[in-house]
Amino acid sequence: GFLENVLSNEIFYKGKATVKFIEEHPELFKMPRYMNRATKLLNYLGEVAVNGNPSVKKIDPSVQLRVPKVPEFDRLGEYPKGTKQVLDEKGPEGLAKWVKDQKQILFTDTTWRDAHQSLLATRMRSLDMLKVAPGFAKNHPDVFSMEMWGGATFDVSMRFLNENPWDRLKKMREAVPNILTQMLLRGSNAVGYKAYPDNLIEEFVEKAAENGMDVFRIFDSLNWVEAMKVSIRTVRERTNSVAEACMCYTGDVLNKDSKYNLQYYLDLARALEDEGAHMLAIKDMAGLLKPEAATVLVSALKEATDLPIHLHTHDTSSMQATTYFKAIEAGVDIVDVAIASMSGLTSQPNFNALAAALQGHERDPKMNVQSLNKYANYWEDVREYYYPFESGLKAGTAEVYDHEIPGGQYSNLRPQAAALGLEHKFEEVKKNYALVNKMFGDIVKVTPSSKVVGDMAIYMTSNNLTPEDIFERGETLSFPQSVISLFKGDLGQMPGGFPTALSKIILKGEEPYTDRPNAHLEAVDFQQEFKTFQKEFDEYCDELDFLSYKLYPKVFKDFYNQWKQFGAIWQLPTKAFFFGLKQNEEVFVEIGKGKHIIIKMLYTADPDENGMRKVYFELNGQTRVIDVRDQN
Ligand code: 3PY
Ligand code: ZN
Repeated sequence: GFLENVLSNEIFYKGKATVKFIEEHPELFKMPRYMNRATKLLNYLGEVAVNGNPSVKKIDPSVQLRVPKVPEFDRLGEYPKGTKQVLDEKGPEGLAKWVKDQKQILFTDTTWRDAHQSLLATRMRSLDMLKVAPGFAKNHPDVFSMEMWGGATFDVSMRFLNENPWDRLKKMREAVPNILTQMLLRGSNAVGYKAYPDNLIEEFVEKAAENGMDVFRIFDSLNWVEAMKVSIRTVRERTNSVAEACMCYTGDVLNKDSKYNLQYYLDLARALEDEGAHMLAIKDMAGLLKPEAATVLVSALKEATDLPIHLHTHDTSSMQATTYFKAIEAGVDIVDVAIASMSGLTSQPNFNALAAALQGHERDPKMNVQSLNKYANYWEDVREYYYPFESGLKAGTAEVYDHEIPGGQYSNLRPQAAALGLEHKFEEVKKNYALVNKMFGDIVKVTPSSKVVGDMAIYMTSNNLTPEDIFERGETLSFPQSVISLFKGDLGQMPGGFPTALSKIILKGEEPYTDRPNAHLEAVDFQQEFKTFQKEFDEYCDELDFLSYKLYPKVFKDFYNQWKQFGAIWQLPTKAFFFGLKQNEEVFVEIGKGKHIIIKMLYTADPDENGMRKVYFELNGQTRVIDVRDQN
């Protein structure tokens, strides 16, 4: 009836209702315009009962799922002050100075973004983060920042988790008002895989800051400063947040024959400082920075710039804690770590172990390791629920120094190769990856350039092509679209330019451009296009939804349609979301502050002659039946 209509109205449940809400919405008295949201969740659970969650390829009934225990914390007490208050009081320059004045090493906790992007295909759900985030923020206010947004999380949350990425940002900010939030921004590619118009980047940065983003870690996948300018400038001029500019680390800085030598990084650092970066990050996305190299690079950077230095790495080799020790001794200001049970291998080094190992060191962070260990236990139990997305890597590898595959890509490449029937040729894929790097003129490999190198390596493997084949009969080959696009200049320019001979072969006579790809894109007409957007979707879609749509039109559209059909799926506990409910299993769903429903699965009937199946549930004790088409 009426109450149900109110509660399920989009404006109301997006929290945007004003006192005039009912007056302005006479349709609430009509029956039934909007489907009840509990019914939508039943639609989802019915769908999963019959057809499964499409991203869970295999269920392993032997996996024991424990209930994750949130470590104790003072629920009613205030949040202790942290770095967010330093930013609020001193501004981004003041914060940078504050960082440099700290003697102890500072930590960024990547558990909330890169760790699960690199270990679990970016599948961590907001619900599992939000349960533990307030306690973590109260018990660990001395953490420098929590990386919890950007990178691949933006599209994956819509694509595979049925979650609005903006909601994650807003809710995490609310849960963590005292620690800096941090995101990964791919410069002119924003949180996507291609260049976007400058004014879309500007609007995205501004809205991200407005909705809770404090530290923008900005990189370009070819280390091309031109492509980072708009993002850096926008953070500086239109927000009170921090612009942290990255140098993506490639090769070996100690190799004097490499174009990525010490001079290269010092010049790059100065260029980024000149562009107005507040902080500088060494983004070692593949985990190639060896201990001695860290000493040399960090010491030289401390001399060359006034900016605080933030070091990011992946532990693919299993050596990176040693690198951190060397970097800490050379004066690095902040390092990226992940909570123990979400660390190691393609993820970041182990937060707990590093904090413990530094006890008594002159830069001892004085972390409460006992407490960190409790959080590791929480995440260990949570991680079990995500077993379908584990990559199966078992140990570190020194091969990473040869192939230079970024952590996030490495754990993905095997499944990607397997999906093309190339699992038995994975060794060759890795070898080809290294060969393609050479052919492309020693290119920086990080999203999205790394994807292009991966596409080419897979293309060569599946067609049994050698570099000689490419050079000899390249005219007759049709290369992957991403490769053509890279050489055309769609991802920008690379230091020293693309190799000319290969470029001719790949572009087959087409002229590449030499300026910014964004310069070829038409600006977004926000006024006009937003109106059209609301017409296509509905008037309750806001400017944040519009940004999601402009970045990922198709993904947003699918996400929106799923939301219409299934409602607020992100409210379902993770087990029910991925695996559905077993017969007679009950689930407790919080659908609003202090408001719960109880859903019990009764049984699924056999399909009728049209392939439809009835799924019986109990919703708060009342029987409900959902019709689902059996896709099997
Ligand atoms: C991303 O762009 O998502 C990355 O994590 C690159 O390292
Ligand atoms: Zn990373």
